Amino acid sequence: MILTRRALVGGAAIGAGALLTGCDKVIQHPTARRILFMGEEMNRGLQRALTDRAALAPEFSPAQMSPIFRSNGTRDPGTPGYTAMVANNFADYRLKIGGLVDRPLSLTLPQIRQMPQRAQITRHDCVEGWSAIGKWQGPKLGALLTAAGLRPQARYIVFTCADLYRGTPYYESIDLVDAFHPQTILAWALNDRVLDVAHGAPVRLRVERQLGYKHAKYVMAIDAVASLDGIGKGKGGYWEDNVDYDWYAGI
Ligand SMILES: Nc1nc2c(c(=O)[nH]1)N[C@H]1C(S)=C(S)[C@@H](COP(=O)(O)O)O[C@H]1N2
Ligand SMILES: [Mo]
Repeated sequence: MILTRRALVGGAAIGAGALLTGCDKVIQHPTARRILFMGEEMNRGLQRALTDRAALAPEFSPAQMSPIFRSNGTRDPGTPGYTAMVANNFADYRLKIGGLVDRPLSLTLPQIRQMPQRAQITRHDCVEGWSAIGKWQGPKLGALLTAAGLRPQARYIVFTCADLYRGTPYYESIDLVDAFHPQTILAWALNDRVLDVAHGAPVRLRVERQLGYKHAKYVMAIDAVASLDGIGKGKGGYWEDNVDYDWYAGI
């Protein structure tokens, strides 16, 4: 299911304050609920789907954390540009947030670490048949998007990564429900340590209601777009383009 921000917040009826708190809150907002779920638009299936998508992924206790968190896919981008950033301890790294936003951002790692943080112990599920429980920490993606000022035309958030996987640039995309989900963060720490190269340093996406391949590592740029056409092969991600995995990989 594809939802626009306009559909979610019901146009101008809800002020920016409601959006600031994330879409889970928007869905709970009385006015939003009325617009979404009453009158001609009443649709129990839609209501159920939205409520379900706002639900939290299970969180675990420190005792349940996996002794070893595997890495998968690219374990080191190895490009000259990335290798130079590693050598400099990512002092030159800038996370670019752009596309359909009013205020494009270029953030240093210290800035990312100084934002309000969320930490969560969650289970990562890879389609290749393994899972691992780890603790992730970073700012909420929704807070960054709010700071950048999403334009109403924005429907997807695209993550451009530093690596080529089998020679092709890795990228991923999610919709605004996942982007503003409270557990969707840009993690720079895993298990209380600074994220290492194997797990996506300096910053990787955690989108906890989705399968592993959606969790883009080595995030260099985040763009708000109206359509996925013209990005990669147009299906919204490396695996979607090249191996026919589903774009929506909700769990
Ligand atoms: N940039 C990038 N992100 C990526 C991948 C990749 O190869 N490159 N692999 C994906 C897959 S299939 C999985 S299961 C997870 C693995 O994350 P981990 O290495 O931290 O375990 O990252 C995902 N994100
Ligand atoms: Mo995976």
